Amino acid sequence: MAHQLDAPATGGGFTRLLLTGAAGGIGRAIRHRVAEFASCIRISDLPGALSSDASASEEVVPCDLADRQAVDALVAGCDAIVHLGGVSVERPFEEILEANIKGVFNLYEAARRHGVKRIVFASSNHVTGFYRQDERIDATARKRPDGYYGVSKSFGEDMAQLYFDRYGVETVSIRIGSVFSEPKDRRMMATWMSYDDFHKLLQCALFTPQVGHTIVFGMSANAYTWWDNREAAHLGFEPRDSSEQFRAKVEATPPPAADDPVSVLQGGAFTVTGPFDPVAPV
Ligand code: NAI
Ligand code: 15L
Repeated sequence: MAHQLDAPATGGGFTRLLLTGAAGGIGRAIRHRVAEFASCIRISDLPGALSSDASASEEVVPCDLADRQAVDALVAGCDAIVHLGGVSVERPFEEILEANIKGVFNLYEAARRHGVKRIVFASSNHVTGFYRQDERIDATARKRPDGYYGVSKSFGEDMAQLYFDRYGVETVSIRIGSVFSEPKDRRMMATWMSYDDFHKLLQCALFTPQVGHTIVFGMSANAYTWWDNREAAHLGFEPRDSSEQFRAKVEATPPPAADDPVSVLQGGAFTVTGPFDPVAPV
């Protein structure tokens, strides 16, 4: 596939880009940076989660992703979507079902109906969380989700593939490692991604022609990694930051036991979160 990234000038690119999950951690960090990707940014999150103050190029449209009609109206008029919205940690299945399973179905159906050209889906490293930290995988590796959350992200990737193969809606699924201001522990020394690198990857994901459905691991240029992005080379993404700048601070905290899942498995603590309370007998 040809690599040709058009760096958009301010207000360039798409006509109207939808940003879901805009009130979340990543959403708040990138909200104002995505303005350069489209003439208008439609900002969305759960009702009550967003303040109503919007810049001249923003529209604020609250929406519960589990509400099919509301999502259809949310997507109408948009030609690209950055989909960050949803439950972002391991939770009981019923919560994951609403936001992440029904929510992704609603989003892709609306995208098909309204002719959306490109979606960037915030997938997660927890799609492959049961690989060991001494294994190196690429996007062709068999999925090994580490919980209901990981399963929901795997479902989202499958919806992306289906909607490309059947309807031509293109998606870049970013299997995000850990996008925070800094790595919080030793595991994140391998998984960390800076907001700046995430923003650059978004640009590649939105503007590289002919991505079909591409899966890319979202990580900075860390000294040590478990993931190989050769399958996404056509995106031309070159991270610039590294977790090394935080090593002394991270290693000043007591290390976990060598056999603790956070030391052994790529998904870390997610691999042992749950089971949740069983349904009470009737
Ligand atoms: P976050 O939890 O801070 O933000 C998610 C947002 O989605 C929240 O503002 C929440 O209100 C919204 N949301 C939840 N349920 C919703 C629903 N039913 N309808 C509409 N909105 C709903 O998560 P964060 O860290 O900003 O992550 C953004 C996305 O990236 C998430 O999809 C997460 O799964 C994914 N991701 C994030 C990683 C990270 O390191 N921050 C790592 C891997 C994936
Ligand atoms: C995720 O998928 C979560 O959304 C985020 O909160 C982090 O825990 C991240 O993975 C991680 O694996 O560090």
